[in-house]
Amino acid sequence: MNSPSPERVPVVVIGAGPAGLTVGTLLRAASVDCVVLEAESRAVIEQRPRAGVLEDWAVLALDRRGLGHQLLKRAARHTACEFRFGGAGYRFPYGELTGRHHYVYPQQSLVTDLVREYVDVRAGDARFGVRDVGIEGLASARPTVSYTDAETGERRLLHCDFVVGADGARGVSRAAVPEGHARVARHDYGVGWLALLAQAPPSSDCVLFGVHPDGFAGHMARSSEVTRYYLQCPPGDDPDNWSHARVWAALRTRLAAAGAPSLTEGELIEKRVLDLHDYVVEPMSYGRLFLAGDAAHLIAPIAAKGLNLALHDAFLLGDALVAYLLRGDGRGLDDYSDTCLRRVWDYQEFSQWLSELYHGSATGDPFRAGTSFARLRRLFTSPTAAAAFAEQYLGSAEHY
Ligand code: RFL
Repeated sequence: MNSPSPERVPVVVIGAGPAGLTVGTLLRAASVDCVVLEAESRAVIEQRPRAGVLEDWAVLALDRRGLGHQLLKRAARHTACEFRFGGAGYRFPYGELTGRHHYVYPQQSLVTDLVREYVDVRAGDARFGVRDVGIEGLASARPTVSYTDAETGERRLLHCDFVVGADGARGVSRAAVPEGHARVARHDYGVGWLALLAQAPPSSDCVLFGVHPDGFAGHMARSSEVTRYYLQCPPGDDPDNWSHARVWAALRTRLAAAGAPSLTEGELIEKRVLDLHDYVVEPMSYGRLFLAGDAAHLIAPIAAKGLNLALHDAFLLGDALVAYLLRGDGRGLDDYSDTCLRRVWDYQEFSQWLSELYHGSATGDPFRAGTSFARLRRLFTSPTAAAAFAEQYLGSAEHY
């Protein structure tokens, strides 16, 4: 192995997901240099399907920073969702209640837009396919990040002022925080979801949540040709247990509603089991390392919040780094973790609340079934409960 050839850059960002790319783009927009290190190739991250539901505060914030142009042109706007239970559909018009809406835009399209902006428009330095990223000296004012270059196999060394750990749930940056300097709070739902992508147009103009004694089912448009479906299953279940026929039969049963058009079937192009769990790292920083997005907090896809939280962190962190590096103003960095965590915990609580509504009736426990249906009915009988739900679903509270 060759010896490291050191370089110097103010900020190293680990991970080119929505969080890392947004931070990188905000830095470049302020003419702050940074290097983004990504384990995968550009082609892989631009095609990796994941989330697709964006809250409108996040889209407005992207747009204010010049990052929302394509999204605003191409994303569908959703103003309602529908709960299906007891063989009937109940539409919940959250747009009418709040004046806000969701944008549906596949995460890979957002990542494609952000990479283009960072690399092609703002000439940002992104290094793809890196291996064995190592982080040292975080407690000093001059940390280093090392990695193996994809093409040459050479070990490279970057000296920097700050490290942004935006390498998702399975990255290395969270583990760089020494024992005793952060608390990791975890929650396991004890529930699995079979996450499916169907090569099929959406079967409704809105998100559908099926609450059924057999288990939860979800329908979420991704584009005019692709739809995401979820089916509750035992945690650790094998996706091979779910044949095409079994998947579509379960979806038809759990999403049944009198008078609703039948589901449009299509080839299942993704099929994997998620064991629903959450974690939160507190604080989200250590020395010169700042964690952002899934590296700092994982939230099960129950309430479609993960991508939104990743963007929230990235806006705050990008702005805070610029303020410090250009003006010596450290207030944003000092407040970063506390400010992010207020929204993170609020969304985690909503996710837990919604989980009981989705899954309670399938536990076999008549008491939990009774209370979860009461929770569901309340959304349609109490305007106060409906308004509170709409605000949480859209992440539109004025303060967190
Ligand atoms: P990402 O997107 O995981 O990006 C991290 C990047 O870091 C790279 N990486 C490394 N790079 C260098 N060195 C290493 N050692 C590295 N290790 C990893 C990875 O290759 C990757 O490119 O994290 P980020 O930026 O924090 O963004 C978070 C979101 O991706 C995530 O919260 C959402 O996708 C979660 N999520 C959803 N969120 C929503 O808001 N709405 C949804 O509808 C929604 N649906 C979902 C989801 C996540 C899913 N998966 C992944 C379980 C549906 C699914 C199936």
